[in-house]
Amino acid sequence: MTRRPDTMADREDDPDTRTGVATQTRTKTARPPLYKVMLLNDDYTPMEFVVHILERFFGLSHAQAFEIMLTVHKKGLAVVGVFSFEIAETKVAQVMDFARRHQHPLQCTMEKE
Ligand code: TYC
Repeated sequence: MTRRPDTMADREDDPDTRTGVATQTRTKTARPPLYKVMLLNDDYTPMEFVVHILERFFGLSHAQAFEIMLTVHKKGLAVVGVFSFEIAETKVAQVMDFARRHQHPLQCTMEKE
C-alpha cells in the first residue's frame, strides 16, 4: 500500500482535528435582572405608618414588618424585597403615592441587584 504524505485532507478525516465552522448556537437562558426595593429612614414618618406599609404592600406579617421598620430606623435603610423591574417599579410607586397622600416624607427606592 502506498502511503500519501500528510495533507489537509487527512486532517479533515481525523475526528480530533477536523476543522470547520461551528453552527451550534447556545440556547440563551439568562434570567432577567432583579431589583432591590429599599425604604429610607427619615425623622418624621410615624413608625406605625411604616409598619402598615410593609404589611400592606409587601405582604409581611406584623412582626416581620416591625423588625424591618426598626432596621430602617436604626441603620438608615433596608431592603424590603427583591423583584423583577416591573414589580419593583409598582411597589415603589404604591409606597410613594400612599406616603404622599398621607403627607409623610417616607422615601422608597429601587436599585439593580
Ligand atoms: N425614624 C422614624 C421615626 O422615628 C421611623 C421611620 C422608620 C421612618 C422607617 C421611616 O423608613 C422609615 N418616627
